[in-house]
Amino acid sequence: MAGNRTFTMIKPDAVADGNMGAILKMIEDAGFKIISMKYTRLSADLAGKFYEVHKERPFYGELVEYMSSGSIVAAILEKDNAVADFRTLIGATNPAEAAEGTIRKLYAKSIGENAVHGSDSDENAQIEGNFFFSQFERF
Ligand code: RTP
Ligand code: MG
Repeated sequence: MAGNRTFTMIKPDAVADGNMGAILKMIEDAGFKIISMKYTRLSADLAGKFYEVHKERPFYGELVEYMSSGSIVAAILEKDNAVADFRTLIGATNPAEAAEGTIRKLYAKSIGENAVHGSDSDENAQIEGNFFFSQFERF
């Protein structure tokens, strides 16, 4: 149902640091149900496509390189008010500005290597979920 799902990635820095389990635990403890999940790695081409909206931004090249640098976890999550509640749980893009107790406050290294992704709208949550999961994986 619209409004009840969001899409997340646990980014390469957090997976490489061994924080995948702790982050998934925080996500579940906050009341999100995992609908679909995969452990995978993005090629530079796919990372570039996923973040195409940022193509003109100065950090785009760095972002694509980082997002294709190691394994990630991609997941579709379900909860009432999923998009907004998940962005509250992860905290501000820059960990220096992220609220206490948020995933980025606890696990992000910098504004670039910031541990997790969260969709910014219901529309993008659907587009991003469809990017990673076929209709048979999104029951
Ligand atoms: P995300 O899409 O990954 O959930 O992050 P966000 O909405 O909080 O931030 P957004 O503006 O969409 O930026 C996407 C990702 O690009 C990297 N970034 N680097 N070096 C920089 O100034 C900079 N700014 C953004 C981060 O990895 C950010 O999450
Ligand atoms: Mg974003």
